Amino acid sequence: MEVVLATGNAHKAKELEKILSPHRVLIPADLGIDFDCEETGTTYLENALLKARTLAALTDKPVIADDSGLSLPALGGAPGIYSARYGSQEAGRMLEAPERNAFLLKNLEGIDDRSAFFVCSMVLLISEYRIYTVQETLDGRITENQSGTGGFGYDPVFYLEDRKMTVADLSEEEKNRLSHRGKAGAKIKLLLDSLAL
Ligand code: ITT
Repeated sequence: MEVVLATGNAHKAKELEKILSPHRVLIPADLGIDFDCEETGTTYLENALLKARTLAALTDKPVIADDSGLSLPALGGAPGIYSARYGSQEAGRMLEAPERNAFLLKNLEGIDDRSAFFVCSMVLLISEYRIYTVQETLDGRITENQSGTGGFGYDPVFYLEDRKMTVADLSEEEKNRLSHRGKAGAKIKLLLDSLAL
């Protein structure tokens, strides 16, 4: 099947293309669609639905949306649904990922509990009343220093105890097998497989 991903994040699109293969993942720009969605929801699921519905109003193709982020119990769940914007208020501009990671490491100075988890809420919208949702997580802890060049976002500071490396140190295949997005996408892929029959 061919689906359109409601995102402006090229890294997500690249990951999802592999996760959902052989289904084809288009981005709005491929269809000449200028996609923009204000994320006003209070949960990952609300924001994913908002993105999916906003794009569905602009295309007849099946739509997928992903709302994801990083949560730390020691920070009361922050940055959570505000993960993409974390630190931008303090800086007066959107931060690049390495700057955002540095901001997080600074905020954790002196805090012992560095446990963290990623969340990915994924929505497959076939039509207005045919909607499937999946939400998955990945547990880990925040490192002292950034490490690795793979993945995107918080991957260089997200350490996996059992793999003894950060998510940014994993291969693409490993990240997709273990990650919040990989696990959510694998279930959405099963749905696409069955719908394509
Ligand atoms: P779209 O809304 O356009 O899809 P976005 O980057 O704004 O793109 P989100 O609102 O879902 O996406 O914010 C997710 C942020 O959480 C993202 O920018 C990263 O900083 C972080 N994030 C999500 N998944 C991640 C992953 O697999 N690895 C590292 N960081 C991740």
